[in-house]
Amino acid sequence: MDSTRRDFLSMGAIALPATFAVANAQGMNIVETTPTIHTLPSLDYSYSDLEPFIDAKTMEIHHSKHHQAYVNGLNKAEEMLNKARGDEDYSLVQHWTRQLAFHGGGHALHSLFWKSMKKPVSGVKPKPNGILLTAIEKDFASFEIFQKHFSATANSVEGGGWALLSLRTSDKRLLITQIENQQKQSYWNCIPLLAVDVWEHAYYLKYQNKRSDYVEAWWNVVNWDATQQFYNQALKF
Ligand code: MN3
Repeated sequence: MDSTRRDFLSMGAIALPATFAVANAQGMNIVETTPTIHTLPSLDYSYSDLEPFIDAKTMEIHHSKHHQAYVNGLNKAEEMLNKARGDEDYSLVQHWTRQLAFHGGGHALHSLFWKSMKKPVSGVKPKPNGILLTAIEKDFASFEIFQKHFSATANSVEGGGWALLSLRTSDKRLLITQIENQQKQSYWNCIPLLAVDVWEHAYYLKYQNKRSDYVEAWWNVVNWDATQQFYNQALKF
C-alpha cells in the first residue's frame, strides 16, 4: 500500500468511523461504506385523526406494517449492494437494484403520502391558495379540472400504485403522473409534491373495491399547506 492510500484510509477511519477496509483475494484493500439506515417516519397526526375519511385501523396497518416493510426492504437492498462491492460479487446486482427501486420508491412515496394529509376541519373542503393555486390554474385551467384529472389518474392505476402531482424542474410546469407499484412509469426531472396511494391496502377495509369513493373522500384530508411548502422548495431546483 502506498503512503497516500494508507493516509487516505486512516483519515477515513477518523473522519468517517463507519467506513472500513477489507482485503480481497488479491490482497487489495477494498473500501466498504456503511449504507444509510432508513427509519420509519413518525406521523404529524394520530391514526384516528383522518376519520371518517380514512379509518384508524387502515392507517395503523398501512404505516406500521406496510411502510415499515418498505423501510426494511430498502435497508436490506442497500446492505446487499454494499456487500456486493466488498465481495466483488455482482452476480445478484440486478435483483438488488430492482429491490432498491421498489422499496426505495415505497419509502419515499409513503413518506410524501403521510405529509400530503392532515386532520380534517369539519365542514371545510381543503383548497390550495397563493402561488400554488395560481400555478394549478395556469397549468390545468382550474382547480376543479385539476381535481378531475388527478382523480381519474388515481382511479385508473392498473393494480397497486399512485397518482402524483409533481413540478417539472426544466419548465416549472405542474404535471399529474401515475406510478404503478412503487416505481414503474416514473417521470424523471420531476419533484413530487402531493401523493395519493391507491394500493388496495390504503382503502380496502373501509371502501372494499370502491377505489373512487376512497379517492373522493381523500380530498377532504389533503394538506395543501404542506404541498405549498414542497412547491416553494421545488421551485429552487
Ligand atoms: Mn401503501
